[in-house]
Amino acid sequence: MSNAESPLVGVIMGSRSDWETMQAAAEILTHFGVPHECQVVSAHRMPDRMNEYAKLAEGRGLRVIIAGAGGAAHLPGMVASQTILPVLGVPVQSRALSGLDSLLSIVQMPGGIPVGTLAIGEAGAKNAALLAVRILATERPELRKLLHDYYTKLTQDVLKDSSL
Ligand code: RP5
Repeated sequence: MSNAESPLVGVIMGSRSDWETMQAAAEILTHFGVPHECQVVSAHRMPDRMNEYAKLAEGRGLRVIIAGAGGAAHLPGMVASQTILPVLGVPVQSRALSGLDSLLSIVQMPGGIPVGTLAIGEAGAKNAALLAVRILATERPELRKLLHDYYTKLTQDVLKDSSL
């Protein structure tokens, strides 16, 4: 899969300032050759654009949405309320409360509107992308092979570096 194809994963975030965290998701998607797009879509500063993004996502061919936001992090939940695509929420580490506010804003969804909530910060962004790849891999054997290779290498790298 190349990035020239229409995107399967939408990586959206509440602010340009979230990119430092969210680029970890884009790097993983690039590693696996998953076509994706990255955009700022703010729930509070551009609500109309957020609504349009969520409503058109499925029809445009997206299969997973990764949404990162910090503070009063309403983006993942509001997007999830307007699409049937799986939405993975990444709590961005906020300055005031270190991301606990972001985490609680994203994780406590009412029953019926799921958001798969990841860890705060870069690890969450990375894992959101790996989860997106795993979701896509259920129907794409070539991605399953790449995932096996990825985890084989991960284990080998840790083993190589395990003597203290
Ligand atoms: C949220 O407010 C964004 O997701 C970001 O994490 C936070 C701060 O945004 P900026 O003031 O840096 O644009 O909406």
